[in-house]
Amino acid sequence: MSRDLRLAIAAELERTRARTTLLTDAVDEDDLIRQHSPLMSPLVWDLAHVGNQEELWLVRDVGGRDPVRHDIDELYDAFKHARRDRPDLPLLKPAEARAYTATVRDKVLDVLDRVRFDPARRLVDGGFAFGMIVQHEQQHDETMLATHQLRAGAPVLSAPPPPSGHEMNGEILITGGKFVMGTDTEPWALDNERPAHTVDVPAFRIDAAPTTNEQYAAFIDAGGYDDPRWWSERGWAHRIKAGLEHPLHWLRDPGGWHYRRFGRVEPVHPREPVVHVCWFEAEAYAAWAGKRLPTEAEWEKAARWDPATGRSRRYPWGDDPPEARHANLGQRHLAPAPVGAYPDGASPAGVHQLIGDVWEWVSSGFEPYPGFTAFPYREYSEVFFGGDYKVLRGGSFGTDAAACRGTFRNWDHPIRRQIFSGFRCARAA
Ligand code: AVJ
Ligand code: FE
Repeated sequence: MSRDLRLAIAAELERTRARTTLLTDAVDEDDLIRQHSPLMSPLVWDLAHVGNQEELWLVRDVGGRDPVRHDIDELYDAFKHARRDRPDLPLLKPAEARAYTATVRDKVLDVLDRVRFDPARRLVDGGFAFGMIVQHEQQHDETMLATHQLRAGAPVLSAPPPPSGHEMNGEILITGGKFVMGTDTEPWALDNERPAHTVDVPAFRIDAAPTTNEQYAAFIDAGGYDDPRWWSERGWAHRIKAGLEHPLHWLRDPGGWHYRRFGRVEPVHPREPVVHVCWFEAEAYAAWAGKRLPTEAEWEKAARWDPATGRSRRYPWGDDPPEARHANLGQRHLAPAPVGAYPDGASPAGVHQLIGDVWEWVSSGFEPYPGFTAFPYREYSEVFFGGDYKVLRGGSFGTDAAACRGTFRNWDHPIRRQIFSGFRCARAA
């Protein structure tokens, strides 16, 4: 049992490091240390930060071992330096960062060999700290993928195209009543997903699929960006100040909309979920369409609640971990899949693509669930509660399965759109 857990953790650590290596070996030294956008860290910062968090939690805390590099903790503390300032720090050079992360990993594999998964020690029970570190590295891998998308120059990443879609329209009625939101049983769920609690959600309708490029382009063509009627006061102020006219990375072309994707310019695919929109754009589109964004509880009920049993599932399709046929995750493709591409991943009620493709903005701010306790550190979630953050659900094509499940909560400022963010609409039943 414990041997299986050790092997499973080692495999996850290795699989995750392979992704980090792919993302950082794909570019030259200059591209690693350069800042591609003031919103992002230099890739070499993410690389060493991933190693430093692994050292702090697994080498020092879980393993009780001596520090590898105590002197660099401050440089790689995300709260000490804003992203825009990170390129000017005396960061480890790419070769040093690679050597550092490799040294830490060697020690971690040794700790993993010897650790007792003591149920009385919450940090290691069920391998939690290892799962947290796998998720942390995967989250930074997704951030690095977003940095790749912002990077100028010739393409360096490639992947097969996602599966094609099917006709997919309309709304699904989710009946009213109680369901269990959040979890006490997901072994690697982070503190903000806990505890499980019952929420009464009145009946509502939710779109069967995320909002597509074609639908979003209709909003643009209808003058949606020029009509304050559809925008909240804050949203309109931001739309004016930031000069928003279309999703990030879109290009207006006489031949129709195009977008730049990882260094390639392509015609906008009409049936793909729209991506790289901020919360204010999502809010405005929904108002124009006569709808609204779902609340976070509505989103999770649509994704997890099984009307036949009244149980909340781990994923829309059931309790089994994601396979390629269920959802577009893990950078397997470098784009969201057209709507209808994952019939095997639909919820019992028939809601598609809740997991993978694009993160979905919901109307709710990032708040603790009733009974929340910070674990294992306040800086993961607690310090963000009550701030200017909106929740995103479901993961994107750039989210790994290890960092995605029906209960997983992401959050960002409502103006952000360099992330792989889209949305779907809802309305009253
Ligand atoms: C949960 C994605 C908002 O990237 O800022 C990474 C995850 N926390 N390192 C982020 C995280 C610390 C976090 N998000
Ligand atoms: Fe981090």
